Amino acid sequence: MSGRFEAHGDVGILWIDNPPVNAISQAVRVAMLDGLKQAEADSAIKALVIACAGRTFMAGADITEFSGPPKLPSLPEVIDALDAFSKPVVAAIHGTAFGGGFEVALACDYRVALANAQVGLPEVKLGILPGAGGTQRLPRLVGVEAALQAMISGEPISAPAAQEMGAIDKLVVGDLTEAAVAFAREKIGSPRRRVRDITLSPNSLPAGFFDAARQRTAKEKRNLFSPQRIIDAVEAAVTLPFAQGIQREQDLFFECAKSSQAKALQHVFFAERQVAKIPGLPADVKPRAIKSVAIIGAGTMGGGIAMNFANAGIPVTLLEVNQEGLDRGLGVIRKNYEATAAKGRLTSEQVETRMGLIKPTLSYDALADADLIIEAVFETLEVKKKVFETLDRVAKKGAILASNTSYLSIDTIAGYTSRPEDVLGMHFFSPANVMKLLEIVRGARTAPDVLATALDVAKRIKKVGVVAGNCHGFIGNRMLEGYGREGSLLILEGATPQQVDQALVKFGMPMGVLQMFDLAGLDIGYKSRKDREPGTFDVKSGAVADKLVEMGRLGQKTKAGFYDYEAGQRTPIPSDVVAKVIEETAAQYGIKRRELSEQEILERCFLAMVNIGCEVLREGIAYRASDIDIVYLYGYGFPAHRGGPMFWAEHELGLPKALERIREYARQHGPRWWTPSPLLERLVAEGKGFAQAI
Ligand code: T1G
Repeated sequence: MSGRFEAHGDVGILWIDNPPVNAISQAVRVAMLDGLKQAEADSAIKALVIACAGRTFMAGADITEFSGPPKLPSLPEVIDALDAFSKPVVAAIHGTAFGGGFEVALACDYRVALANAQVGLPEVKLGILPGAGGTQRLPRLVGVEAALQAMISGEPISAPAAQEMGAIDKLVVGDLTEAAVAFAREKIGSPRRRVRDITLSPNSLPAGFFDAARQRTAKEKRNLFSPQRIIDAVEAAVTLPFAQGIQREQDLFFECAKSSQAKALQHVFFAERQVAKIPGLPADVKPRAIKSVAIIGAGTMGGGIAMNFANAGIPVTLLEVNQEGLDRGLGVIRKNYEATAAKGRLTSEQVETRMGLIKPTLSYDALADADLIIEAVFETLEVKKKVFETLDRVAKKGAILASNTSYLSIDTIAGYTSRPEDVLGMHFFSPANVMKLLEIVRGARTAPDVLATALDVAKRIKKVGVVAGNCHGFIGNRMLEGYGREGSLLILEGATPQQVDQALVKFGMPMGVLQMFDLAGLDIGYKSRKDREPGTFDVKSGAVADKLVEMGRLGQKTKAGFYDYEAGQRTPIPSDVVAKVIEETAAQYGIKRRELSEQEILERCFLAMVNIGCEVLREGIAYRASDIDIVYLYGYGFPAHRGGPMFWAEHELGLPKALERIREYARQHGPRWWTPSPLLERLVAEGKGFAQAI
């Protein structure tokens, strides 16, 4: 079933029915053409409504079709048929009319929508652009500036806002179908009101409008290809007759569709939906009910974690060891909320409501009824042991006990309790109330429903939950070690910190690796190196950072680290002091400094990361390579238009080339850190990709 036609007296309804989101598959497109033919031929039908069954109007073209050859009829063909239809047509919108779904609605004469519906053209998030007339019709309906903003952001627009803009003709509360049929009946006999017939004049825009839009977009959407093509398409809507504008849109659409960015962004679309699918998790496993949460530790992480639950309307108890720590923590939370309110994104009432959901306490007894308890205390097993032994005594039966540890063993921590099946890791990323990634670390004995509950909680607090196995650093931080090690070695071998960081930022990272160390604090790495077993890391790579820490240069928080910083500023300023420390350290290790290319910087940093990623995959720490990509997009700002580190290695570099370069670096720097992962060697030998890894 993809669509059916039914008559309601003199108004016909063309029903689309393709669960779960009425994606416009080939079968839907055929059904639409058939329905239009039937409605055209039936003289008793004087007007037509296009409506969708299920939870939403058409949510767009069927993205699963993008990877194969185009299937006819195309959506533009369907929309041409809609344009040629001789009777008034009304779109009845509910749920999310996105992409091609909204383009179908734009090709109707009128659009009626439930007040809680949304419309939008999110194609830019898939590296493409609206390819079924959206770039030509939306500007005609809502104006060029509003249309550009909608298509370049790709964000949903509420039905009331869309009505304000002129894209929706009537908001409906109650029975949408009834209202749409009645609306259509009123239009019987009136001429078609085709959006394509609205004229756009270039004179209505300020001189240089599109070039200014290009410059602005180049800054806001750095490195991205399709936003610029959207501007080209809208410019065509203003300067060309409709038919030529449509042709221009088609050409630009196919230019985007074949780009590496489109393939990467479409990979991300499916990857971020795959992470919630846990292999081997029985389908009947139900998450436990989480009605109240407790956080242990009101520091930066604990406070940020508590905010996530308050934001979701979930009461949260916040435990600290003393009143001063509690007051400080609550003060930071309030300051964060007030900063958001100052930007107009929260009302003062909402701030008070959220603060009201956070109950401070100094006593573990207050945690006795919590369904989920997350500790965010010092990163030492000694402290974790005390906390979990206490929780084992205090927490109610069936409570889930989670650690926010970023690298300590979940199995060791679970062993401090008599209920290891209720223990797992919930690793938030700083700032915890902002970063979307949540690494859910399954212990050897974590119960399936506990895992399912953590994934459900992630969704409720708007995080992207990725399940990781238990190892030092789990997925993200374990791979980050290779990235950080190589970044630190490159400055010993001859690159300046700014050269390394600029190459990484040009690639698309939000900041360079050394600037990232300065932001996190060099003392974290310093402490970790002191705690680690000798031989488990490359001492040389930490030598400069250790010296900087001993000089009191801890990073941004001391206005000096690998870089200098002006007070209150985050702009990294190259430091002569650091340059000298680097040179001295290189001499100390007998390293002859040399020129390094941008290519070597990128390969050394990212292939070290990917090689470890292959081990993370081979050991089953990550279920899929695409899960690793999601960890890096949402936890470390890896550019989505490159798909993630594993996608980049497989599709931009190619696994054979990646292996060849890793082998070369093993020859140059020794096998200790550059031995190729056996998984990578097997995949290359078998001519396979990561999807066939396990
Ligand atoms: N095509 C195919 N499958 C889709 C799909 C789509 N457009 N949208 C969602 N799915 C699948 C999804 O993979 C998941 O599958 C299931 O539906 C539920 O999705 C010509 C070319 C509509 C807001 O970009 O934003 O139109 O994992 O988990 O959280 O110009 O889905 O269950 O197997 O996301 O309730 C433009 C993309 C396409 C909209 C619902 N449209 N979708 O969110 O459910 S390009 C989009 C969404 C286009 C035209 C161009 C969301 C949603 P599975 P879900 P949800």
